[in-house]
Amino acid sequence: MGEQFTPELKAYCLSLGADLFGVADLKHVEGIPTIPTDLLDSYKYAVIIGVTYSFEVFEQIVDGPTPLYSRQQTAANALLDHMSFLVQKHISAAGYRALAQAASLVMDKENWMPNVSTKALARAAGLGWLGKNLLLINPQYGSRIRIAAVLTNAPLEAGIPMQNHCGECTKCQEACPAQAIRGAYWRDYPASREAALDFARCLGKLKDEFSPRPDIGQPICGICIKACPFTQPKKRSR
Ligand code: B12
Ligand code: SF4
Ligand code: SF4
Repeated sequence: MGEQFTPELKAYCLSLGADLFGVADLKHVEGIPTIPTDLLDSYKYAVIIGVTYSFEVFEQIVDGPTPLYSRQQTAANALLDHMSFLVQKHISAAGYRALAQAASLVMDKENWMPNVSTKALARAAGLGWLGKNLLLINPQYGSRIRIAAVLTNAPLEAGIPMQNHCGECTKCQEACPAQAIRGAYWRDYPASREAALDFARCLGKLKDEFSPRPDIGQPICGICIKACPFTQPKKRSR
């Protein structure tokens, strides 16, 4: 059954505008913190959809986010929320449970925790690894992607989780304006957020310095995305 539904669902997601599609078996994220704590209990898989930014958006980022990047992040979030809502409807119409996860929703405002980390789900789906900057690094697009997820119990074929390919690279660590990236290595995922990042430094930069700037209005940055060699365009046709 999964052999039929997975390609059909993938074709549907791509037709909606997704650039990336993957399926995570939730057994690979057993024990991950969620809000509410039993969020994943009625589901077996997460369908991951991703949209890419063009590298040009990051060419303009030098020492902080641009108003254009902020606009495009808002557009990408709206697109992902729209698509994941339609995917939820599509799976429900086929008779299965489905629950879309928002592109950017902070549930615990003190600890900056979401319902579930979609990066962790996307890694489990095989769409990339968690890099030293704690972002999902896709082999083709680096981290110039945004992602959303739909939890489901539909019969699907899951991908294979990806391991870290950062190697000796430290480009994101060198570029970070807050000196927040510790440069630690892990094979699957770090033991904690703090093991990867000096979280207070990153958050302080984004929330207190970048967000109040004119036409930014949200805690964004883009510097550790741009610095990653995998984010660079692979080829230019013109
Ligand atoms: C809250 C939040 C923030 C907060 C906190 C960031 C953080 N790292 O926690 C702030 C405002 C600081 C922030 C900043 C940024 N964010 Co933000 N953010 C989120 C949000 C809503 C939740 C992130 C989260 O889960 N944090 C909790 C920590 C603990 O989880 P984590 O970072 O994934 O790391 C842990 C897990 O992955 C875990 N893990 C992984 N696998 C497994 C498996 C098991 C079994 C277990 C137990 C654990 C585990 O290991 C890690 C350490 O514990 C997500 C969207 C979402 N719903 O996921 C977007 C998201 C992560 N943000 C995103 C981006 C792009 C950014 C910024 C670059 C800003 C910008 N837009 O320019 C920076 C990068 C900062 C950084 N280096 O991490 C993108 C990342 C896309 C990508 N390619 O990875 C996301 C996914 C939004 C999206 N829709 O695409 N963000
Ligand atoms: S988002 Fe900015 S401040 Fe935070 S780790 Fe990346 S480069 Fe550093
Ligand atoms: S810049 Fe280098 S170290 Fe950082 S995430 Fe990319 S590959 Fe990994």
